[in-house]
Amino acid sequence: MDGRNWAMFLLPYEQAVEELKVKFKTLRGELKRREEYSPIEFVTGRVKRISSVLEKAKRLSVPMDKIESGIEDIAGIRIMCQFVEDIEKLSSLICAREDMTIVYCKDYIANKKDSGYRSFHIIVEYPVQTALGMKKVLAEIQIRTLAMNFWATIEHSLNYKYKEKLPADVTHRLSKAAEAAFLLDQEMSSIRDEILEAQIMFEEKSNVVSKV
Ligand code: 0O2
Repeated sequence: MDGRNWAMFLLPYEQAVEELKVKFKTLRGELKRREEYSPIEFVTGRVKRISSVLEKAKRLSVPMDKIESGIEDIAGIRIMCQFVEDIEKLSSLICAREDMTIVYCKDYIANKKDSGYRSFHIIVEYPVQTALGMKKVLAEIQIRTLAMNFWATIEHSLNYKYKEKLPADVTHRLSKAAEAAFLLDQEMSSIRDEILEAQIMFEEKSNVVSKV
């Protein structure tokens, strides 16, 4: 495929990412207004770069004509939560939606990766309305706590720096940091009610101040 064909290939994925980001940000706002609390802290999204798509296709032995079904995270959405408990609540909300179909889930929280990576992934099929008609694309929704995201972001950049050949001491430190992130999530969960009460009080105070 030449550059223009790749750009055309990625169009529905770009549309899916933009639409899904808006939908989950809207869900956050709605839940905050309805229930004073949203399991969504913030949402990001990206379309995989062509070079990464090709690299992954090679690594997984996916032929070029099977990329659409064989590479599931060309469209990627990442949803950050405050607490581990929010992840289950949010995944139930996603599973109940009628604007996307769940393909399958990968639970790297119950089964953390050897690297120390923890996250809950949901692969969905999402229909986009394009100028040429409806097109279903696969998207990967990664749900993780702020602590899991902190760890994964750092580990991802270190792997990029060392081209996946991390020195042993860095691997060791990362493994300890993963354990620390796990403990941080546990500690925060144990005072969840206290934190939520404080946040609601703080938001109410900010609303009063901004109305004055
Ligand atoms: P990017 O830059 O986020 O696109 P794979 O794990 O890639 O061999 P699979 O089953 O397709 O095969 O992937 P999986 O397990 O669903 O993971 C895909 C994405 O999850 C990765 O995308 C990362 O975003 C994240 N991820 C998975 N494992 C790790 C890990 O050990 N560390 C970090 N930091 N992230 C991980 P990409 O394509 O790697 O990167």
